[in-house]
Amino acid sequence: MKKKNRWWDRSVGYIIYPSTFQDSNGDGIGDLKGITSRLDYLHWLGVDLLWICPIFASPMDDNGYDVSDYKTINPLFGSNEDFKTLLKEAHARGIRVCVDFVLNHTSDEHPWFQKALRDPKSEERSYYIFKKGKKKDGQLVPPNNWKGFFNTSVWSRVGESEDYYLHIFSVKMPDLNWENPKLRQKIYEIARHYLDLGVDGFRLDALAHLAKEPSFRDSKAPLDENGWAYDPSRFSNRPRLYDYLDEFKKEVLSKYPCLSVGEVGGGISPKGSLRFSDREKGSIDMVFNFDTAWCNGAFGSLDRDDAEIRTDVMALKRNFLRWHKACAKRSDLPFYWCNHDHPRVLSQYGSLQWRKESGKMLSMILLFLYGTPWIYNGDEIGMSNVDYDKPEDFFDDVGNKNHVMQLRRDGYSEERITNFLRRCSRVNARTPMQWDGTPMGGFSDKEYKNRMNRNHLEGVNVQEELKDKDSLLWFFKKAIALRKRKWVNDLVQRGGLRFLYRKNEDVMAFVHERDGRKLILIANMRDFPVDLPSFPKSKKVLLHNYKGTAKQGRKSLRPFEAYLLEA
Ligand code: TEU
Ligand code: CA
Repeated sequence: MKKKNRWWDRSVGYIIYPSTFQDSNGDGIGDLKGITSRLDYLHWLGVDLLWICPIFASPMDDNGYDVSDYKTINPLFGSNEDFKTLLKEAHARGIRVCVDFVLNHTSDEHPWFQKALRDPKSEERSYYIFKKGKKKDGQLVPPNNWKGFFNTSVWSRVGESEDYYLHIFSVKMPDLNWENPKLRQKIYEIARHYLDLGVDGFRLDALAHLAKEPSFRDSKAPLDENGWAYDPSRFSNRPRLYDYLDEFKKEVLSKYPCLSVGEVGGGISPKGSLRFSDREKGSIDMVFNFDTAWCNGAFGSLDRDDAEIRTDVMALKRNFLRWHKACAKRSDLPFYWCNHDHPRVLSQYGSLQWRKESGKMLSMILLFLYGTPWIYNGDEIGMSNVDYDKPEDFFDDVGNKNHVMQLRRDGYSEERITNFLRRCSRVNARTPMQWDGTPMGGFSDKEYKNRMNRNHLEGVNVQEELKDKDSLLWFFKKAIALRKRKWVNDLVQRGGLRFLYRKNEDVMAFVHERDGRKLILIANMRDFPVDLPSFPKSKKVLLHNYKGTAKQGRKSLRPFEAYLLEA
């Protein structure tokens, strides 16, 4: 097979959450025309690769990850014509576009599933996973004890019948039966449709879960009070998955110059990821892992107080290193701090008090580590977590909603639940993009269904930051331009990775070295000053997030102070 032209080697990616990016028609919902109207901004910023979260017809039970028609743009977001225009305009600016392809499940309102329900003998029935319930003490119970990602059994009963269908996410998202070759062909056909339309690639949603443990026997994992076992190993990264993907590559992906980025989630090891994305043997180009997104103890931190949440710099170093070690020579690797499933990175690893400094420091790590950087919309202006005051404010996410119901049953106080959501909910990343300081932040003329983050009134918005050359936004632009320079990119992508001050628990520092040239990054990840024993010699300071140096010299790093050096 022809060697792939890895055109994304020097790309800087940008993730767009369409419903809250830009509304163009005043209905309070972001849309495709809105995105198109902001392409000049993205071009100015310097990003050249988009991943747009799902934009296809959907009842929006999981905000578009429940697709009811793959070939029609969600009318909330516009029309198929609008999508063609978006593609054309993006390409005209040298920006490539990946769509979010949800192939593990559909919406229960998809015609396939509707037909499957209506007619148990239909071909469509075999596109999904239906099983007979079990009889227990004279009662019908689900086929097994598996629990899904959204806090329910993975099984829902079909009406009054004895049949259940499987869904590892919400009840409105039945899983597709990838074991069925006919179903696989249907999926390939959709993929071809978009590639023929000119789409540059896919972010492949929930890819880890396509194959299920074939016996569907009970899991032996501990049971919750409903008798359900949370055991993602039953439906994550199972051997059969790789066969499906090899076929997908053979029939579709290898025939187009496209980028495929899989989301393979929690639990994948760096070595395991090569089974997906090894340049020679893998079936897709890169896979997202979650290992660098939660290195502060916030994940599942319901019983922890705010004071216990602290960036674990050592864990970050370990994770960067092990992923680099496994992938550097063999696989491309995407790197992100935040996406629509995580709280804001500024709230995770940065600081609201040091918004500008910490935001700049985080941008430097993101842009100068091995891999393809993906910036989540709003991070370039320092957007942070919401300050909503009750659990209901987070119910826009069906996963959160189910979780809160459970926590209330478990007796958690409203205050603790709210605090937990403010720290961890993915709703934090889904508030409207802050374009200016008007009441709706320039996102829309109409009120958004949830309150915007009010800090858009205090200068955290694109318009204000554009006026200030020292802003986070201008810094991002400068850093992106630097990363895209050939010699810098060569060092980052092919220059190895060596950590400095390895045992230092506060400072992230690394070197890329190649042909006698070095790129050195030194970053204090704390909100207090940290002294280093020494400071590396360099030819030039390429980026620095403070003016001048500390009185005591460069060795004394101020809160979140960071340097990018050429040596
Ligand atoms: O997320 C999927 C996801 O997070 C799991 O696949 C993950 O592997 C698991 O939680 C184990 O850590 C994607 C989307 O990004 C998300 O927004 C959707 O809700 C979800 O798929 C369902 O489509
Ligand atoms: Ca709209």
